[in-house]
Amino acid sequence: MAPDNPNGITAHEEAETTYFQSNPAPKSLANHETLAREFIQYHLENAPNRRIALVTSGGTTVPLENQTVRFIDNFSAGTRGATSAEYFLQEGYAVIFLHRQFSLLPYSRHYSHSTNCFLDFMEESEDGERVVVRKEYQEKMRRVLRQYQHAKHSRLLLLLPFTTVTEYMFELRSLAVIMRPLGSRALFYLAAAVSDFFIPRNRMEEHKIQSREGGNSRQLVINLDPVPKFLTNLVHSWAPKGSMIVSFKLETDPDLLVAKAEQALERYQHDLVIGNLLTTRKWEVVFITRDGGERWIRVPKTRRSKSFSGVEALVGKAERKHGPEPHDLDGGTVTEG
Ligand code: 9Z3
Repeated sequence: MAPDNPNGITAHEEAETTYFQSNPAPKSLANHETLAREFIQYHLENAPNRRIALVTSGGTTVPLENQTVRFIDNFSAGTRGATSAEYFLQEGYAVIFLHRQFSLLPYSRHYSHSTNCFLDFMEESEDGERVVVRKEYQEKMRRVLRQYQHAKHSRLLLLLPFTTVTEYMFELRSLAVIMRPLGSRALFYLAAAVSDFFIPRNRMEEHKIQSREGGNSRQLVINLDPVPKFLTNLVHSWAPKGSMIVSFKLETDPDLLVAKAEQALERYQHDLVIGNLLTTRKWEVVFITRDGGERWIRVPKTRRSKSFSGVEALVGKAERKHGPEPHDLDGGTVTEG
């Protein structure tokens, strides 16, 4: 990017320096960096042609206090990210899954969460000696278990948790830089719901904010700063050259979605923005591409109980960018148009 101040530093670089110097790095960053380096090294040595996707998933928090009792959260259960990670793995990718702690995870997502309590899938055997999976769930659970074990034993999935928006930013920057040796075999799939606002460390209360002042209850007025738009830094500086970068755009107003997604692509100059609306995100997404394309992908009404990731259509796109590799797309899952 062209420098836009006399010191030769772009505004984005300046914002990056300020942000990362004035907010604390997460305690687990060094450990996560080591794990990611080992993961990438392992795949570079053992499967030099393998692609690695960094999938981000879940919502970031914005703590109101340093010793955090209260925080603002971003909506996301982690369904999109966890489901998409499974599809990437199925297509032969290794996956670094940067996720909100305790949000849904690939494979276990089928049996967690309040609507899918794992205990409902089990029963006692007739002789009362064992706990077994109920007959009607055996087939699906065997399939999921095999996929999970394959991913685990082949070291294809690395799980790295974050909680706050600042942790997310530190992790994203480090991982992108660590992924540089992968060049065009790196893919970024940014499904995490990232807060646009935060409280900088120097303005954050240390202790729990008190609800009373001088014996009276008080109002709490929160003053948030914008989080710098680091997608620019990711695209132009952190990520390996030639990697594919996909971001998501979440809106609630249908009249805004396409324009906002197009704006994001224009602004950050990456490969693809996948737009979705809060209320319909499970059934339809729109792909906005650099060639001016707007392509809607929808799950047919009859199949709407199945989780939908959008990766089915994306993998084809990544392969057109990176060169072909044999794969077996489940084309029956989505319709386009
Ligand atoms: C998304 O739009 C995801 O698809 C969802 C998935 C968060 C809606 P769930 O986890 O939901 O399946 O429950 N993610 C991106 C949201 C986001 O923060 N995008 C930023 C924006 O819209 C751009 S990076 O400005």
